[in-house]
Amino acid sequence: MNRTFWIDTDTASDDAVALVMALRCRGVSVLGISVVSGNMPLEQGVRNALYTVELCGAEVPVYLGEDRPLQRMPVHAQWFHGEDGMGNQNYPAPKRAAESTHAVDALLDASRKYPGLTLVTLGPLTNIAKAIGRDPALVDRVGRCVVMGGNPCCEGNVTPGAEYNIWCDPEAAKIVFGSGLKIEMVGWQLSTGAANLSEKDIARVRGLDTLLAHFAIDCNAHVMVANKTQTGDVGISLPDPTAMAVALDPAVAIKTSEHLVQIACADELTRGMTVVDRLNVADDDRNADTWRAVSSTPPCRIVWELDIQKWKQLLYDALG
Ligand SMILES: [Ca+2]
Repeated sequence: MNRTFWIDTDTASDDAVALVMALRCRGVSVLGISVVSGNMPLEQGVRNALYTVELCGAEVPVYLGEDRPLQRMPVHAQWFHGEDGMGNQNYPAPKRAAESTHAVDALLDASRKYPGLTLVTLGPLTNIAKAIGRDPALVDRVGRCVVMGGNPCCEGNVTPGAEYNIWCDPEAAKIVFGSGLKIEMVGWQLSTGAANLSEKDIARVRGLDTLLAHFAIDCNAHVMVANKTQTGDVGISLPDPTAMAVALDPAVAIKTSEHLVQIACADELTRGMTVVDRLNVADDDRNADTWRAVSSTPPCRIVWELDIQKWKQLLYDALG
C-alpha cells in the first residue's frame, strides 16, 4: 500500500522542487496540497502549486489556506525567490483551479480518512495551528510530521535569531510545537554548505535534460543569486527539498535526537527563535523553577545531519 502524504506549502521555487519530489515518488500518494501565506502571498502560492502539479502530470487537489499569520502582518520573500516566487520565469497560468474547500477542513477530512498519514510542512505553520485549534485529535491521526523550519542551536536566515517559516508566524509555531505532533524538525542550516546544489550538481541536473530537471533549475535562478548574497555559498539552497527528502526516506537523516523545543514570541530580537534543549537540562532539578513551564511539553526529533549523497540522489531520481 502506498504511503499517504499531505503537504502544506507557501509555494515558492524550493517548495516547487519539493512538490515534484513527492509527486514523482513511487509508493507515495499525495492526498492534498494546502497553501499558506508565507514566502508568497496566498494567491501566488496557489498558482505556483497548481502549475507545479500540472507540470508533473498529476491531479492532486490544491487548497487555499490562511492568507496571513495568526497575529502578525504577512511578510513575503520576493527578494529571495523573485516577484512570482518562481525566478521570474513568466510561467503560464495553471489550467486547473484550486478546490473550494478550505485547506484546514480538507486536511482534517484527509486525516480522518487516512489516519497515520505523513504531514510535511514547507511554510509557516498557520494552517496547521488552525487545524489543531479546530480539532486537537488531529495530532493523534498524523503518523509523522516533518517540519521544514527553525534554526536549532545556530543562526537564522531571516534574523540572526530565527528562520523564516517559524519567524513569520511564531504564535502558530508555538501551538504546533507544543501540540504533541510527532515532529521531525529539518532546520534551514541543513540545506547550506555541501547540501547546496553546486555548479557541478546543477550541470548534472541539466544533463538529465527533462522538463522537470530544467524547471527545477530555472525556477531557482533568482535563489542562486540571493543565496550567494546571503550566505556566500555558490549554488542553489533547497531547504524544502531537503525536508522532503527526509520525509520520503528517513535514512536521509543520519544524526537525530529528541529534545524539548520552545518558540520565542515575546520580543522582536528573538521572534521565532527555536530554543532547543540540546543538553536536556530542562529535566534537571536545579533548573526546575526556570524550566517548569516547558518541561511538560513533548519533545521533538531534531535532525542534525543529512546524508548529502542520499538527499541529492533522491532529487536526481525525481527529476530524471
Ligand atoms: Ca517554503
